[in-house]
Amino acid sequence: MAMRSIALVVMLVAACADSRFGAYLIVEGDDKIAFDRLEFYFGDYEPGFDVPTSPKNPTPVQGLQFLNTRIYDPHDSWVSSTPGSPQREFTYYVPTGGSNDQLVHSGPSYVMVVAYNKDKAIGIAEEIGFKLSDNEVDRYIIHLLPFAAEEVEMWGFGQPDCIKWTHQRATDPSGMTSVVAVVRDHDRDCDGYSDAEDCNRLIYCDFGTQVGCGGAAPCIATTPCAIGECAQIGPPGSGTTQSCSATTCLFDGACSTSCDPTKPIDERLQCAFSQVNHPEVYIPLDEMEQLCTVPYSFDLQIANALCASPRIIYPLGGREPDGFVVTVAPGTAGDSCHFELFPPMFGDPTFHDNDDHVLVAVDPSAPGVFTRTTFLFGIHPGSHDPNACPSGISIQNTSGSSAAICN
Ligand SMILES: [Ca+2]
Ligand SMILES: [Ca+2]
Repeated sequence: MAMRSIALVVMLVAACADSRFGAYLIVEGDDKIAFDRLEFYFGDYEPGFDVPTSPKNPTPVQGLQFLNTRIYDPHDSWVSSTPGSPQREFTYYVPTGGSNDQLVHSGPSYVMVVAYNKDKAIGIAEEIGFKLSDNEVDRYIIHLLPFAAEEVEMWGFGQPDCIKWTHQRATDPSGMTSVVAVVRDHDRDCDGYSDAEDCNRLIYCDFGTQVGCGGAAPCIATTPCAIGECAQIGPPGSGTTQSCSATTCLFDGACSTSCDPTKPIDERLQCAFSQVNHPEVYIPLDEMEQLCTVPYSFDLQIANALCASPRIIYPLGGREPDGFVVTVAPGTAGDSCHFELFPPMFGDPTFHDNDDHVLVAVDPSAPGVFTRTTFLFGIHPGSHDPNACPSGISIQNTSGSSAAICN
């Protein structure tokens, strides 16, 4: 409602537009594209590594990507009052205050626009980093590109209100594309399962085919405390539930009431890590505070178990919140695992102390109720002594009782 009324206001005050502060988004079809409808996808523009999968792109997105939360209004589409006469220009006025509170107060800095003619998508464009100032009039001319030539997907359970666009942007390295997605606030992969009830918040679940519906992200089962495999029970909508089948032992702290069980699993595990005594690994750095080698690798002894079929449980997907990626493989000694640490950017492997943790699961040394055992350690920046690089790794609190063994 709010956004449509704003579009009307623009036309009424066009003659005195300079007196109204805010952003004017001027969508141009130039001589190629005439449209009778526009859909605006406003968002916040932040780099991210978590553009979700979607029905036509079911594998995780690689490379440079940006995930926007759509600042959504059910009426944020503009429809021509004269559809028989499609037009080549439209000005969308975004004020800095007034009736459109939700959009304005969310501080949009990004918008993607899709142009239609007779319900066929014919153009797409975006404006990155536009400004919303209460003492300036800022105009942005947004040139539409032919839709058919672009790699775009619009999807969403119930209604296709999410969009991703793979495109070579001016800010991308030469010859490379990036992916920008604008998605729902509490349903990041737009599959109809809200984040709180979604086994994989960034993997689109098609309940009909069961593609993307289970197993990729772990869950926490509480009796006994264990990591498990999640499954969606029932189609999206009211009454949908999840199941969690325990597969891997977990230390009890992860299931204590002091770690909010309603939070996402990554937050629950982070809370649990602070409650359990575990080894701390200090990674040596060079004078630039960067990893001595890329990747940086080290072996670590696993308490009370062999490093058989190791698997990273946390960080989820192997990527720490700060972007560093951890991989694991069996070490040279049977009771040690081999870890490799990859920076988010190879050109800048600066390693900050972000309280990173690694939770590894290995096969147990003796058969138990569950098939896996876990081992936890922290990783931190260590010595800056150039002579210590790259071999000067140090491990403290090796006696930390972090290994969880199911009884
Ligand atoms: Ca979802
Ligand atoms: Ca999902």
